[in-house]
Amino acid sequence: MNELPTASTAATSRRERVQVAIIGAGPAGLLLGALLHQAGIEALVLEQRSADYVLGRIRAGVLEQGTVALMDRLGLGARMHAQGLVHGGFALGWRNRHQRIDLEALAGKAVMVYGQTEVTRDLMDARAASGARTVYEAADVALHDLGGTAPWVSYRRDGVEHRVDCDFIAGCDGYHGVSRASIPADALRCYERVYPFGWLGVLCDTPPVSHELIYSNHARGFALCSMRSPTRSRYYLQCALDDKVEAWSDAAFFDELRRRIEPEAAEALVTGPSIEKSIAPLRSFVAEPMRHGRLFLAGDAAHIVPPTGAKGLNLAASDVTYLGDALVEHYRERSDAGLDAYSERALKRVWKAVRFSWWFTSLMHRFPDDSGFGQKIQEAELDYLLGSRAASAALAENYVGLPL
Ligand code: RFL
Ligand code: PHB
Repeated sequence: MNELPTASTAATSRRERVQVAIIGAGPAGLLLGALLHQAGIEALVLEQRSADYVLGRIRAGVLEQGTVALMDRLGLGARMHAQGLVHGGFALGWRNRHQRIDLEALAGKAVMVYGQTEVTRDLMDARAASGARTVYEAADVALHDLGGTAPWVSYRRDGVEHRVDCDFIAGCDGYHGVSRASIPADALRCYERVYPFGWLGVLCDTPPVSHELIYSNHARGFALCSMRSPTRSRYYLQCALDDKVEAWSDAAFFDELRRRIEPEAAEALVTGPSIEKSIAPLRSFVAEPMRHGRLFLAGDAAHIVPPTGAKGLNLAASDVTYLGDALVEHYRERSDAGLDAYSERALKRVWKAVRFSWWFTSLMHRFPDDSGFGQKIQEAELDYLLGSRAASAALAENYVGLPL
């Protein structure tokens, strides 16, 4: 535990030292924590929210094989393999017809449908069982002396001020976190695209409309039929940015979903009361470099992709694989080659996923300000994609995940 109360202020301030301070207990922070723990490197995870809040966020649903392999490497794959659903393809809907993209035939790989909530739960449980520490509800987390050799982190909990001295800080605190914001503006270059629509998502305890995912391009807007299990469905509709969740009753949501998928699927759709309903804006964002001195950014803290390509969680997993391996190399081999190469290596993979997610988003949504040209290009592209094995293979190869 290493908590060292200072003599004069024992009741209100505490100081400790760890090798790596990890900010954020989302998938990036917890996966990195698990990798470091496995290598015997002491890390402390600081999370501003409660564990229940983190587990209550409904987000990603599709894992690439690299992410599955990372869970296996950590010895945490048992529940995922028992309960996750292996999908060898998905349906692409256009002009009221669904055409299957056969991932296994086109790219030689499948994906795993296993919710981010479940990945997070497995990581949290393993962390608690191993005795590795996570501080939930850490308030006012602040990063200090990033440019020197002795960075430190401060936070407050239950009225006590804490100081954590460390060798490195991993900024895994998502898009709105403190880590990226702690880097001077002139040391970062940010690239961004904001899309003129959002996704309205509904979770409900009904059997999924189809045994595979359906991505549907429709004149009324994009729709996605996904799932969490054989009895829990996740559906999304493209919506306007100023739409309000309260304005969408469950009945209105499902009526609209039925309109945007092929008639046979619409007929088969089983509806039920929503257990979660939310609107997410869509953006592409990359901050470069992913390192500032002793601070390393990973996951959504450094980049955001629109969810169309199902890449966000998978990028968090590939970032921390690179970062975890680099930190292990630092401590075991006294080499900083991996740390020095981290940003460039991670960004190479990030930009390919940013490109794919942008492309798939552009292909599948209605753009409100389009003069007609964009629509024609979209139709030509869909026609080409669905008729060409080479084009379908490029989609499949990116969807299952490019190699690390
Ligand atoms: P997270 O999950 O946002 O975790 C960051 C954590 O940091 C905490 N935090 C702080 N802690 C301490 N101090 C501070 N100052 C802090 N500020 C923030 C937060 O509370 C949080 O716990 O980032 P991470 O770990 O990088 O993980 C990224 C993924 O969560 C994200 O990319 C995916 O959810 C994106 N995503 C999808 N990704 C996929 O790979 N496949 C999918 O199918 C998929 N579907 C989705 C998605 C995201 C969606 N939304 C809601 C944006 C579907 C949707 C609708
Ligand atoms: C989901 O199930 O939440 C999901 C699946 C695929 C996506 C995005 C979200 O592309």
